Amino acid sequence: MRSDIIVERIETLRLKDPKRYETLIKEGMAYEQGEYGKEEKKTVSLKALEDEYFSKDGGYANISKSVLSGNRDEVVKQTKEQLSKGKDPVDLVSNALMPGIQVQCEMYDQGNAFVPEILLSNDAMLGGISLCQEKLGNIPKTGKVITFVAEGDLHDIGKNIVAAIMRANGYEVIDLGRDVPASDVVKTAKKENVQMVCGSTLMSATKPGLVEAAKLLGKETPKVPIACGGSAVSKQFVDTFDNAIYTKSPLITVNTAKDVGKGKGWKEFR
Ligand code: B12
Repeated sequence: MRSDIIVERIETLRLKDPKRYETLIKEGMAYEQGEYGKEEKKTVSLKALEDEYFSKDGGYANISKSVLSGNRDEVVKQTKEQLSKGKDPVDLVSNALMPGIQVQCEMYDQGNAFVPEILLSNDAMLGGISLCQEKLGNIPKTGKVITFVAEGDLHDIGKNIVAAIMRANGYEVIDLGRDVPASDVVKTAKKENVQMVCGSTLMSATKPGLVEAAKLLGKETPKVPIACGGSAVSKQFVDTFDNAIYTKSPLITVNTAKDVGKGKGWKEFR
């Protein structure tokens, strides 16, 4: 998002809602200073990362390695092999496909991998995910949710994993993609009669997009909360605004959607 738009939004917030402005600034400053859930990043070797993230199962680890090397054809071939052996597609997403991109992202973060490598690994992972989704077929639908990445943010790898895991658990997912204005989210929520919205952001500057979506949803569709995740989001941040629930991982999001489907409101998660 352009910095002049950010400045304008912050100024509007300060004038219209000084209390929320104050809370967000305080929380934001604390987050940046590392008070909330930020760990010191240290350089870790590729071998150590593979040991940490990859499965002990050789077939699974080979898929993770192929994701890491961005080899989509190999990922597709190996995922097909595992599925034909009867492996659980949801388990394959979480423990074979996802670890590959996680290691690539850690390498990038340390300056040991570059943008094209991330994009190739993402593409390779998505090749495997679509096979797992095909395998699951038309399972009975447990509910309908929206997934999106906040306006200005293009980081969609984690959101795609969340969407895949929600689908694998029987949810119909309307994926609005990345860089999505809050008004589009609300329009779709109203039209599609969804039970929950899942929003994410990985950048500090785009966190207000989640606040805005929560606020608009609260006004237009009060029974539809927003589950917020992604690495720039913390419970401390989400607790500063209404109609939102902090969900750290894809599986927690699934369980949260189940509870919301049973009538649990956002306040009960605080
Ligand atoms: C990959 C990546 C990119 C890729 C994105 C490709 C894509 N299609 O997504 C590219 C190279 C394009 C990119 C660009 C930029 N990036 Co970048 N990027 C990353 C990186 C290395 C990994 C993110 C990732 O995908 N991780 C893997 C996934 C699986 O993890 P995840 O997203 O955290 O998701 C998990 C959970 O968070 C959760 N989750 C995720 N989404 C959701 C959603 C819901 C609803 C729920 C419940 C849970 C959930 O579940 C997931 C699975 O466990 C991070 C650093 C890092 N190590 O995190 C920086 C990082 C996010 N990027 C950053 C920045 C600054 C940028 C750029 C501005 C860089 C630049 N100067 O150009 C641009 C921004 C472009 C834009 N407008 O968005 C910063 C953000 C800092 C901040 N706090 O503001 C980071 C943290 C790097 C850093 N250390 O500074 N980036």
